[in-house]
Amino acid sequence: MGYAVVFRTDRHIFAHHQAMQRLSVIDSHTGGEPTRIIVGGAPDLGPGSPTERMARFREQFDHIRRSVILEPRGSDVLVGGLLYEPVDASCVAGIIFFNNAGFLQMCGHGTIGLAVTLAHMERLPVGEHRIETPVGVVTATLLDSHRVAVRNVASYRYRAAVSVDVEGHGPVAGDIAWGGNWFFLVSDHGQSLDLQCCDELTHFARRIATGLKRDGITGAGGGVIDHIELFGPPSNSETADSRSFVLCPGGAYDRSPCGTGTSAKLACLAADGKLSAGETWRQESIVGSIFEGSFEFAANDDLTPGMAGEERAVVPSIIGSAWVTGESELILDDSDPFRNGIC
Ligand code: PYC
Repeated sequence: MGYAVVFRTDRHIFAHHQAMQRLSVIDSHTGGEPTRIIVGGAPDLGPGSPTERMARFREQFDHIRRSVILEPRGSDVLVGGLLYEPVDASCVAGIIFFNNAGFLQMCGHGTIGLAVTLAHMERLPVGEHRIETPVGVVTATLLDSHRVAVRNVASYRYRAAVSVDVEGHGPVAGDIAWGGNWFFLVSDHGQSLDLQCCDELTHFARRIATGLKRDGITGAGGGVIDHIELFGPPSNSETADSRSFVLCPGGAYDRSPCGTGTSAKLACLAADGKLSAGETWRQESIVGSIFEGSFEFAANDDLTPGMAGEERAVVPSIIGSAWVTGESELILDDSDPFRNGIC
């Protein structure tokens, strides 16, 4: 009798294990903003360009994105990254970033987190490395085990001083700029950029996003503006030039100064003649972390097809630091009602 119970239990455990998928992940944070890189057990996205692979990820493996990023394994704040064998042989890795709302075209804090993660795994030496993303190749220079300089894709201001009516507030003017994602950058907003005010800031920035959508205001080619940036004075003008609050597409705010957002800011500063090529801009986040940014004017080779003829495009470089916070194995059990996250 006792034997039978043990036998049945063992069989049950065995059958149970058959229905489990395991994903190895390494977590890090860049200026407070978390990144989770899948380093083992990820699906093979198959052949094709980085954009085709991202489309395949979205169409066939979205459950993996949801399992990794959504509760109960993840959170709205987390950005995930799936590594793939790069198409461009000059690159050390291909990466597709994703979050609670879907996919990010590029992610600056995530690229810094990726470089530090690969260094932690002893797969990336100090020095310059090319990394493939769906919007182009970026360069990550590992300066030491925590500090990374990212040379981003070409960035530019698409439209200046665009007015949008914000419910309960009135008109707000902002610039639309590309920094690897589409941003709406607002300096005159009347909000206090204080960490204690994050709920109000989130609510305000969401209403800007709603207004943009309602009025059909987009980036070039109808690109959805899914990041909102509010700028204000730094907490200490000795250590930073500006402080920002960045609302991400899934409704969470970026704890870091946002790499693609800082790139968009650099493009606007360049367009306004407020920053010269090679000059440093220190962007402080709402939690007080800092990215150092600078730009060079883009050469024709740096421009992607949608940017042809864009004379004021810049190539931004962002320096930031990341720390590995954990190594773990996620278990996706078929019998778990929340195997694919709480949607
Ligand atoms: O650092 O580029 C960035 C980023 C985008 C969304 C969250 N962080």
